[in-house]
Amino acid sequence: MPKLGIAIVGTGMIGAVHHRAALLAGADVRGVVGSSPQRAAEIAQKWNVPRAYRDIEEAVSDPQVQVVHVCTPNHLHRAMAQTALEAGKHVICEKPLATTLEDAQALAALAASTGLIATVPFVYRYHPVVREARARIAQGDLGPLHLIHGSYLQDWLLDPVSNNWRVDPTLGGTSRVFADIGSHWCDLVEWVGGERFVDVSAAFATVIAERGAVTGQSFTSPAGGGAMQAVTSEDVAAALFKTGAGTLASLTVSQVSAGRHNRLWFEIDGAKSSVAFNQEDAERLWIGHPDQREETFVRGPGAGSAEQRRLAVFPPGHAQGYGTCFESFVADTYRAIEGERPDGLPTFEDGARSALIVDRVIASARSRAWTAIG
Ligand code: SOE
Repeated sequence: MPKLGIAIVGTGMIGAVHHRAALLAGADVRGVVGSSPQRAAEIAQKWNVPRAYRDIEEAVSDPQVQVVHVCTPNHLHRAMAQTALEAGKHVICEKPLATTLEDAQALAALAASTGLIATVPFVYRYHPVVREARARIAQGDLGPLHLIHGSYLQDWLLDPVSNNWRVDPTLGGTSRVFADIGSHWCDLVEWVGGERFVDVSAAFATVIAERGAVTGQSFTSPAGGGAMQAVTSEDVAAALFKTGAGTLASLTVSQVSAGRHNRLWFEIDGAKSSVAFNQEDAERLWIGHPDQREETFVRGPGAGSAEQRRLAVFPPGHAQGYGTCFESFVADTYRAIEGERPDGLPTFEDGARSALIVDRVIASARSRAWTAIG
């Protein structure tokens, strides 16, 4: 099979993660598009790729490019992904798929009409023990679900000096913390638990009223400083969901919780047993049983469900993590392009589903009322 030619649009922290995953999946990285031609040239040299494209149009007119990775700030996702799809390119577009529900739905419809592969990196699906939890729930090990609960907590915006494009609704979208990380939790829990949310009651709070005006480059270096200016996007959010089967789910999200970095945590409690997963300790799945029995399933290729074993690249005890999830996701996207149907590949349809949940969460927070989700 000849190597897939790819172009990466966006050269920040997440662009570099895509670049690494693409190389490991055997792609031929043809070139990059940056926020300016100078930035593209600088990164093309750093990554040792042949082309620094002037813009997305130049990238999609390169016949050697079959796949475009969209890694820009959120407000550009719609235009970039649409240009790539209309040029007949497969697309991996960062989440959130778009900053409005209408744009996300339009992209999903366009992708479906072209038949091209179009995926969204809800990469926490690729933790092997997450697949183990999903398999156990699907085969009835937990029994009917009683309760879903959890949180996604970060602290990179705790310091009021910290700022980032995600804080500005014109670049990041109306919702910040919920769309940025609550979206991951909702995707994961719906996919693992097999039940979809149908109603939500949510509340948002901006606890840091003003931030330094200078925008940090990425979430690994958010402190820019400068004069203080008012913040209009939320730092924390709480949401109560009800699934179609009537199960209650509660979620707390924050980017200002000291000492929490990427603590995505969920627990799903069923009639027979419970499972819990912590993204910061992703080698283990906790399984709780009645009668004082607890179990820990450890990631590895030697036991567990077929998908857990498939994604367990290293022996148990040699930790995998976020990077390996990303690599597995990108490799599965490329497999789909080659005609395979990998299990659990998050597509633009999942991106549009996520945009719907975010839209309804915002509506509920504004109206202070229970709100139906589609
Ligand atoms: C920043 O909050 C961020 O990089 C998100 O945008 C990612 O989706 C999440 O995985 C980690 O945090």
